[in-house]
Amino acid sequence: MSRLIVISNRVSAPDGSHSGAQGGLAVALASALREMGGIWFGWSGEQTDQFTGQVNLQRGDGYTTATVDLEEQDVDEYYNGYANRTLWPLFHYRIDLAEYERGFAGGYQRVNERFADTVRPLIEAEDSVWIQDYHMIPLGHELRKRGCQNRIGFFLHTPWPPRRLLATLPEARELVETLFAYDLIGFHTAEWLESFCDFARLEMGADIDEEEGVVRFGGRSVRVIVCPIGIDAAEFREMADNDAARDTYEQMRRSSVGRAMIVGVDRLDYSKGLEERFAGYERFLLEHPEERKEVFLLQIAPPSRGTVESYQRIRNALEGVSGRINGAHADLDWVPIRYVNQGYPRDVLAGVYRASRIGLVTPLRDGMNLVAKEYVAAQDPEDPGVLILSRFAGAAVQMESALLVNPYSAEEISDAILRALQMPKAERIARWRAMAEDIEKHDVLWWRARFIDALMAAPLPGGAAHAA
Ligand code: GDG
Repeated sequence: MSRLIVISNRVSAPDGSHSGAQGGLAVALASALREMGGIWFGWSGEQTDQFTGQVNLQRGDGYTTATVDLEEQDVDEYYNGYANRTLWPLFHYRIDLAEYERGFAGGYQRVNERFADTVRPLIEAEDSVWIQDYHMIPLGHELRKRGCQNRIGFFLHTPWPPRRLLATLPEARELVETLFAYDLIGFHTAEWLESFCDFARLEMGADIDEEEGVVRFGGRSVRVIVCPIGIDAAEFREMADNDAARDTYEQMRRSSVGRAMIVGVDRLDYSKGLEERFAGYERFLLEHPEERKEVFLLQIAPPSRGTVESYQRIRNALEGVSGRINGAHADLDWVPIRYVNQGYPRDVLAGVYRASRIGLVTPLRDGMNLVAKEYVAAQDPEDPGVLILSRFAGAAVQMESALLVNPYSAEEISDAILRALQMPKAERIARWRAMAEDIEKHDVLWWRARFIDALMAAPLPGGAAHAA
């Protein structure tokens, strides 16, 4: 029986003591690990003077976590550098923010080698390995160099950028070549998968077998699949009904004093389109003065990656814009934007979603976007709110019954807010049902089963027989 080795930048321990990976993703990976048995490996989040490769093993409920500390230079170059200042902006189409530094690329490579050295002895012959996200693209290749012949899959949680954008990355080709060490690569949407295939074909001369979903290059072939992540719908529905959620719901209803609440919940990240969202909301206030005091926007935006300058800039910019909008439009008894820079427990968020007439989810680019799905899952089926969703979120493919908008267009955001406020209940219910059904069906357990089934079906590297 094959064990599972999950590898991601941060790890979620069975007892919850590592807070790095949270929410639905952690739940899905943890449940896969419990079923199959295995190890979850990643960075501890801690810094050490000198890298030793010493692994901190913690055995818990059904699986083991293995974490390793990194040096300060590793954290600067690999995590704050290449992951968050190079790949994240580039993969979100923001080459204006992407920083191309050889030091970052070198640090990224070094840390991936260090991860490979550290995790390799933990992998047994029959194990299957599942690597998560853009922090660890070359890790599969590094494991192969260290003799690992196991099945290795990779899942990308972000978009894959169009090939012309990716071509601006100095080491793009080398990086993409390392992906051919995997047996399976998963993307959230067909668009991201096609962009990957475009790069492989047009920039590298790879051969694409569309029927089989296989990309061949340099004597290796890798299967590519579309595998959209979902939420733990059952857990979220239950949570939306627990005491904390109900208390929050009541509190929000009281503090709304009959006004319709519009809610946004996002990590404070430039990819989430918050400035553009505020501009769209202000446009609505200006175009519809009669509706103005009937609504307010609650934007919850817990800060993230605060040591990176572009994140400090977006934080300052948003403080400026929200302050300006409130200054220009607020009245004695009404403030148009409640802008909150802290995180809340998930059940509190569920109560907030449920109390909101509109969920405003307008990323400029997003691999998937789980907030859109959580908003829908938390609604009252008898009287659901309306989701306004960016066309450029991966989630838009599955959520066509949302009001889809171009997040760069203040006019479209403004029009959608008006339409949502005026939407008859029957239409709200019909739209909500279509989305809720899909969220139930394609939940996070479906996601991980789809990926793991495809990984198990992949021929073993070197052509050996299927041994799952
Ligand atoms: C990446 C991709 C893809 C937010 N505020 C609080 C809080 N959250 C939770 C949300 C949601 C999660 O964080 C955010 O997930 P998203 O999917 O919206 O966005 P990213 O963090 O950018 O995630 C994304 C995802 O990976 C999975 O593949 O969908 O495209 O960028 O669950 O609820 N949670 C708590 N307090 C908060 O204040 N507890």
